[in-house]
Amino acid sequence: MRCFWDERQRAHAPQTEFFNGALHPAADVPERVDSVLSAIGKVEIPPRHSEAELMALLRPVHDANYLDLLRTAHDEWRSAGREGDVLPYAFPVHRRPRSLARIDARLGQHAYDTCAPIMVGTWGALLAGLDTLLAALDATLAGEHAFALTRPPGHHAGPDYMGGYSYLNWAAIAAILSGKRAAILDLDYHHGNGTEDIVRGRDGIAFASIHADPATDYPFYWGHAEDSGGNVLNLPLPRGTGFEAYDSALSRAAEWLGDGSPEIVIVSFGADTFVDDPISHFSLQTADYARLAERVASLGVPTLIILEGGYAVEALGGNVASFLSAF
Ligand code: SP5
Ligand code: ZN
Repeated sequence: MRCFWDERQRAHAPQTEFFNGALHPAADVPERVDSVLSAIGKVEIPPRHSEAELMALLRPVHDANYLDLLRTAHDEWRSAGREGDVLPYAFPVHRRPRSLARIDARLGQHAYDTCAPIMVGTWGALLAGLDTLLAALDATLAGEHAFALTRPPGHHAGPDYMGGYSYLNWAAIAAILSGKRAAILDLDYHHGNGTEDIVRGRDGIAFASIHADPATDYPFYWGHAEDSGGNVLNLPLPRGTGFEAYDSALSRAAEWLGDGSPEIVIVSFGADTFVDDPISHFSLQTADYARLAERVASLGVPTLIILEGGYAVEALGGNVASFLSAF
């Protein structure tokens, strides 16, 4: 197992997010990384690519106008006289095409919630995150298992939208750039709506997600069991789910993904399924992650593990290390 991390990713440090009628301290804090680093030990620093190279690599996955907004939003925000983090507040529900210049309008066109603030360091952190992902993907393509300590997370980011702490969709980028038959397994507490929107209907990529029932939990509008079909399998579980029910959903997902004979497995790993997670409601324990990971490892396919959520900061490192131990 090879692990990759780039310190420049720390520059993304959100202050606040808005939900349930109030501003809350951000859950995706850079301290999450320290917890993981101290638990997993040695990490490799990924080689750097130029911004132009990285932009070219993103083109098959993310819309050009969206990428341009991510790159320039913070400057525009400051030019508009705003302080604090960039945050949208109005959203075009029917998405009628309009070419609007106002920063708030552009933000709303490329976001579905108020949980993905942009700060001065966000774009640089995202490019560094992409370097991290690419190094881990290379290791996986060379036949090894690899862990990319991606932060911020990615699985809520769609072709042309951000949300849910996510801006670039690491799992979809890896699947598409791999050029291989790819199985994406999303184990974050929340449904991977962005990943699903990017890969649905794409030849050679299958997506299975185990997550909290969107009837009760964010992101609400995606991830229902009846949204399964074609290359997408959604397995929602009720609040309170523990190891046994989770494990049987995982065995179903792993069998379904294995049926497609993947050449690479990509795991969107979120440890917000942990019993003490502050924003989630499953009850997995640290030792459970190793047992679950064994099921994934038994597919016998080179596996790229990406970090998504997990907000019980002190426990996060141990939970990640437990999952990685099977690889
Ligand atoms: C990557 C990831 O895990 N993103 C999650 C984004 C969730 N943001 C919405 C927060 C809503 C939290 N609800 C709090 C319930 C507390 N009991
Ligand atoms: Zn999550």
